[in-house]
Amino acid sequence: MTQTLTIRRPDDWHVHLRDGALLKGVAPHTARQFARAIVMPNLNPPMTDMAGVAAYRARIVEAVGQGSDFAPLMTLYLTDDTDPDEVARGHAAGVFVAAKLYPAHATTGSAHGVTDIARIYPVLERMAEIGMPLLIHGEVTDADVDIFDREAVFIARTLTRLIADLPGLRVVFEHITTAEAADFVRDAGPNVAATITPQHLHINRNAMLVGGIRPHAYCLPVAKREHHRQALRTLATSGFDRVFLGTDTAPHAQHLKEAACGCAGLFNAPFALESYATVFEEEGALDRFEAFASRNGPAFYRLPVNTQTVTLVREPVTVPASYDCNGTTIVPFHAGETLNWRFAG
Ligand code: OTD
Ligand code: ZN
Ligand code: ZN
Repeated sequence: MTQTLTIRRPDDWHVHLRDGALLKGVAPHTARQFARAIVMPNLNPPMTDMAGVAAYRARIVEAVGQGSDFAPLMTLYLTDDTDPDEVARGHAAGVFVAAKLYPAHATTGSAHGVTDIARIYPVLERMAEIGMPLLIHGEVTDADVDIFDREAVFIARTLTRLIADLPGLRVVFEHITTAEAADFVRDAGPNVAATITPQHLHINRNAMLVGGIRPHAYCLPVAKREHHRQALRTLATSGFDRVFLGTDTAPHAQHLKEAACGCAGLFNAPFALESYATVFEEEGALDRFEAFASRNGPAFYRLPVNTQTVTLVREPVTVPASYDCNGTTIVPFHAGETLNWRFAG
């Protein structure tokens, strides 16, 4: 049996690094494992212009420290009022790698998101022209749609139409959680890709609801039934080239999750590669791990593959019960569990 796994250094195509003291506490965990990461713009207030995004990027570089060559890849938060010229200018200047579409009120920090996708067609048309990727949180927000159905309904009502209207737009369907999404991406053309988180490969909704309500398994989109998890594992480990690693690490203080109205989001950055590698091993697909973690993402984003490598060793590691992230206590994904792989750097 394989005892070590050396792959090109991976990138994380979906992270929430927060800001201020918490940024300093969490960003080094991502920078330790990944060369680059797509940084989500859902701060408060959201990152809606070039100056704000450039300043945030500088704070991230400072937070990871001088010893690190970690490169944050920044995103613009789309609103109903986003100016197509600002998007194109920021992309040309290298400030925004991509833009993020949050349907208004779909998840944490999405209150300023887009209320109707038709309103931003001029922006999306410009993005299609310049080849700038659109990153989508793919859930409808209608009160009458069950939370477990919101991704599938988004595909039927919004995404199918968007892609038919703008076939030249390059789209990443973020953190997919359903068999419907896996099928959609597999059947879509070369301009559509997806990210998958470690939690949606490891847990189904029972993890959140059986034996008591477990806030540390709660994120958005919420984990679904087992057959959806199986479909995601099949897609991720199949060798399909338009699916790649995106942890959606989304740290919240322990007391804000263990509350009557607990925040959505899992902190999975400290053991991200160990978590994914465990899945690939269970699926007998370790030979496909490098494509998912290190090659498919750069190919879609039209960036070079990283030149360095990282090594994972097949040894049990126990995930700590919590982390002190620069003064904030955070419970990580897999807290107290043992994973099969150790990140050796
Ligand atoms: N939490 N999901 C997402 C963001 C956060 O805390 C967050 O920022 C998302 O969908 O991007 C989530 O559970
Ligand atoms: Zn999202
Ligand atoms: Zn996210």
